[in-house]
Amino acid sequence: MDKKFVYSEIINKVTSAQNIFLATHENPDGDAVASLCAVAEWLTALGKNFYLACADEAEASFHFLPQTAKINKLTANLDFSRFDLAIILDCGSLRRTKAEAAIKAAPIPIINIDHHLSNDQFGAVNLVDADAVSTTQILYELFKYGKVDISRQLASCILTGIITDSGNFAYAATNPRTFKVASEMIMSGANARNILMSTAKNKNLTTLKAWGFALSRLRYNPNYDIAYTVLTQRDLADLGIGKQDLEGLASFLNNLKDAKIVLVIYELGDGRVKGSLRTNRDDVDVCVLAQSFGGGGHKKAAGFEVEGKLVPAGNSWRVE
Ligand SMILES: [Mn+2]
Repeated sequence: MDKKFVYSEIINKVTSAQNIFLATHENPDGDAVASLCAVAEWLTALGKNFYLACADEAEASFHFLPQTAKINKLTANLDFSRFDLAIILDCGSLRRTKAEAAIKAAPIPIINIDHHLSNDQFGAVNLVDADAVSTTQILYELFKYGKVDISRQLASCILTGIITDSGNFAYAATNPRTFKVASEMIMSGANARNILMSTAKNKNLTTLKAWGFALSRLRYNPNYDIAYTVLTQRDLADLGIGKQDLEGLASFLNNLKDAKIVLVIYELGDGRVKGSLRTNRDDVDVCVLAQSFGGGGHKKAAGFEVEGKLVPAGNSWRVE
């Protein structure tokens, strides 16, 4: 793929559009929210009308990012006739927007900007780079090509995606380029320490107690060299937490060196069970594993959702 060709195609489509629909995946993480906000900053500078959408609200910890107040709840009955272009960010598949059918039915071109290995190239234009540590890093390259002025706010969005999706510069995808872009963003006014305080060092007591409970339940399966823990809806209710409190738990468990793979499984409360997979090993690709359950993600971090509930089975659990 000639990236420059794709960059100019995106810039041409954005330049000639007037009302742009932007969306990211459900349960948006730092990179998802930051990507949405980064493109919103760009479109604001260009004087375009835009509509930011996500199936779930952005957590309060991301409210320091510009434009978050403009994020709308994405519903399947949204009227797409007013839009002339769609930009979907940080989504490996349109399914992850939770409004796949509505977006597909809209007679407008879709620009797909993403870094998931499992991306299924759903766009009319696809800017997909699985080697990029975050979607915001891909946006940075696009903005550089388009000579977009990197304001302090825009730099803050780009750095937030990099910091959160690289696990604070710890994951395997982190490379010299990651540090170079991060350094440039700091030079442009982004505050790395504030971003870390808002996105990582932001856990409350209830959350950490719940993590403690999950840790006490940690099991190891030597057949698969996998360490895992589970939380039922009942556990979540007893602990007084929601699914947003489990954000980061799988990555935290991945501090473990005694297993090839870590897995956190919990009930979503709507008849589905969610699994988050992590690995530090170069010879393991958890994306493949997640895909075998209908999910996706990255080589070192992936997830899936399946129908069912968690049922105790001996010293373990199974999904029924
Ligand atoms: Mn991402």
